[in-house]
Amino acid sequence: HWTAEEKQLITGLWGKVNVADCGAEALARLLIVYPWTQRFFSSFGNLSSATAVSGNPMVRAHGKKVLTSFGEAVKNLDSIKKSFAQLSKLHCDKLHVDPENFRLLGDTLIIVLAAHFGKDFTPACQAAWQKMVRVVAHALAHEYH
Ligand code: ZNH
Repeated sequence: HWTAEEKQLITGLWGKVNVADCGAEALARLLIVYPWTQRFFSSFGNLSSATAVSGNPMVRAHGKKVLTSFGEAVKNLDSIKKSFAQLSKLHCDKLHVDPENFRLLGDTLIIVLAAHFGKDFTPACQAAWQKMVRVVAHALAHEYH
């Protein structure tokens, strides 16, 4: 369900993404802008202010882990549901993460990409990425019951 142009826009931008930095920043923004999402990360230590969240090494490490995992979807655009089936079960059964949070993280990731790439994040590129984060959120919610 991807056009050749969409695939190009997604993989082309991904090749330039700094996964550690953007992952850390996207997760930090999630925790700052939607503070109720902090409840999943009570073991991560100090999240008491935007500065604390942004400088928290556990937030950084987990943001990198999440965006690295997101990269698996970029590499498998035609089988995202399948490659995220296990991860979806984990988030449902063990982590109890409400799928709405996947959508929120998708939104903060778009903002981070826009901030990093400026003019190169064209409207066409944004549209393709908007679809990408929606498909990923959908795949991660797919095994919920
Ligand atoms: Zn998640 C974990 C991915 C989103 C929460 N995650 C995780 C991991 C991974 C992921 C890979 C690891 C696993 C293992 O270890 O096995 N995520 C992911 C992705 C996404 C996500 C791809 C999208 C895109 N998550 C999310 C959200 C949230 C979460 C939104 C909330 C808010 N996760 C989580 C948690 C965990 C995880 C809590 C666990 C952590 C620890 O370390 O403990």
